[in-house]
Amino acid sequence: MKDSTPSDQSASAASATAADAATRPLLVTTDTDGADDITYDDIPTILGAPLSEIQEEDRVHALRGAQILARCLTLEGVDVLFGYPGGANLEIFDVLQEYGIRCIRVEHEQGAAHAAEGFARATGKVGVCLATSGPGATNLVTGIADANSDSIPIVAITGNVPSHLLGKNAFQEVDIVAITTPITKKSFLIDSVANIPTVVRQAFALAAGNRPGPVLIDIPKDIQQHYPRNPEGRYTPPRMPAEIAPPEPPVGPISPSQLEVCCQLLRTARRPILYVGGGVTSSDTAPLLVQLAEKLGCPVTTTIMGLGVFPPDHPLALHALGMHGAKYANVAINEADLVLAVGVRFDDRVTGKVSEFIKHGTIIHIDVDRAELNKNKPVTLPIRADLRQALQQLVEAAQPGDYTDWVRYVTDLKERYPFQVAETRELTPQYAIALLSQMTNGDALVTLGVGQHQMWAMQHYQGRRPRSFLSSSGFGTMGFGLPAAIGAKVGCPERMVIDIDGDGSLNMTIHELSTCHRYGIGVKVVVINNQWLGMVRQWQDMIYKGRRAESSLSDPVTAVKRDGEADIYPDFLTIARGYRVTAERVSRQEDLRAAYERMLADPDEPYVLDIIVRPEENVYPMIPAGATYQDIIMSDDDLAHRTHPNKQGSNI
Ligand SMILES: Cc1ncc(C[n+]2csc(CCOP(=O)(O)OP(=O)(O)O)c2C)c(N)n1
Ligand SMILES: [Mg+2]
Repeated sequence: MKDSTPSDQSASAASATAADAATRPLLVTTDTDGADDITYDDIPTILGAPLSEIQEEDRVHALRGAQILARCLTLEGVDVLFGYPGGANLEIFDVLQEYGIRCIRVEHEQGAAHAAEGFARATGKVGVCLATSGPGATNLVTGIADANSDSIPIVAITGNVPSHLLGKNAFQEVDIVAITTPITKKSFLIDSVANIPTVVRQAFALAAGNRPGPVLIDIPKDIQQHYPRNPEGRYTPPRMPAEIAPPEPPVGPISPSQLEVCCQLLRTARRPILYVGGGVTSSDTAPLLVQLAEKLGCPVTTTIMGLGVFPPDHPLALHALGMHGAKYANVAINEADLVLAVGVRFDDRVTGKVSEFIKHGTIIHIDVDRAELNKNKPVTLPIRADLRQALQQLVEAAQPGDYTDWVRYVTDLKERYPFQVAETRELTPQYAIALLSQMTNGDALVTLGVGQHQMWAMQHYQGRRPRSFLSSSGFGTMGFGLPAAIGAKVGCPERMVIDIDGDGSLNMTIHELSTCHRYGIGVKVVVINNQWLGMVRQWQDMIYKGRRAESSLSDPVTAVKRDGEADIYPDFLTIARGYRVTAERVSRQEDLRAAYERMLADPDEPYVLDIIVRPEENVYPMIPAGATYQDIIMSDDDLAHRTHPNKQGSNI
């Protein structure tokens, strides 16, 4: 097995096989009744050989690499994966059914990676995707990077060209290990059939361990085809599952001395706040968090990755903070005298200008990953700990101080600055999402595209369950919503799964409607259709004096006419019909409730509801990139009184 030393691995693999080939005697293969399908001039190694090189009496029960891989996957509990076939992974596709592994064949490998993420985000299990070499492998890259940004456990499996062609610019060859090394916890190239079980065990342990994340396994085709054997030609199966040393040392509880300081800070604080994120989601510790908040009587704000871990209607809930978060959350965290940050990473979308963020408060930061501590924001008390143990310790040991005035103050802020839904008879995006939230009782499993609709959903969908607001948060990947919803529905078939998408975002992966139809995956796609790359249009209006370069999605020939449905572009109804998915369009507020009822009637029917919303709505509140909570903009009127909110800009 080789791991991800980026620069030289395929080259060294290639030169090793070339050298082996030169010194090895030519093998005369025997007829094996067609059981041996190897079609190229293969070079057997001592640890892997074609069936013809295995002693005859062993052939009946011998397993080849692809079968060993499939068996190892089942031993990891994998019974479904998301994939797309091609020359370099056909061996694997060929055996999946034999091992009881269901493959959901998507329409583009990016969809396979996002579906694996959706599955993992929704269930907490490791999601698996499978692609062929070259373009198949590179099509996974966006999804792998997305999983890396949000610490999502997936294992991406790629086939590659036969070992002896590695590094030779062979057809559909790419060094996917080198490409993905910076965006995975680890990328493995398997260089021997005997190593498959060890690599698979390590990959799954790493993906799910401590701070979760993506892992890639690249398997050359000959290794999928070969049978492990000893020098005498006897079939020698590797031990399955492999026994491995834990790839990462487990992280323990808070040390007694740090716990003591922590408790003292909480006891003496007057204005504390809990700032919690994806770490609480991925460690499945929401109940402990609620217990801690209630024991202390301490308000809680979450990141987008943390949505759902604290009930939105709880008196201590301050909802989400950050660029488009609640004003009360942003004010509260900046006016707090003690911030207990748990499983968060002080992302720039949360902090704004980081030197001004929590300028006066003391910060305790608890995270499983040491690399996060003091990374973006220097803190008073950095604690590396396993969150389950840490929260348990705090629930037992922490005692509140006197927070009465503070809780009264933030409750008042909450009442004064709620998220706004305009009172109008027009169909606004905020209204559409708030109504969906109400009609599903905040109980749906929601996935998102990226843009304004994502932020409105964050504000107005009152989700009350963890692992139920699946957002490409760190990477901001348009096109995430539909394939992630597919993965989530496969993982949680009993849930109502709704992709709240943008018209631009949906365009990027709409072909996955075919996957919904083909496998009967009942996801609902709610398109918040504003005919714009809305978030881009908003930034252009704010920062580029309204020069809306290339952000319109409407038909350039007919242009948007607000009243004429015929001018909506593209026609998602026709596209959905092409994929044989039921679709409906609604453009009047008074028709929306009944349309939702029809959509929600059968939780297992794939459905597209195209909602034509007021097109030029802006997302507020907004703290411009690199600004502080004091620069928060609450409305268009508010904006009109500013000079330039942000000259620098940053990514959207
Ligand atoms: C793959 C990708 N390309 C570009 C962007 C930059 N971007 C962020 S939001 C956005 C507009 C999204 O439009 P739409 O999906 O219609 O959502 P809306 O903002 O209109 O709700 C763009 C282009 C991105 N986040 N991801
Ligand atoms: Mg849009």
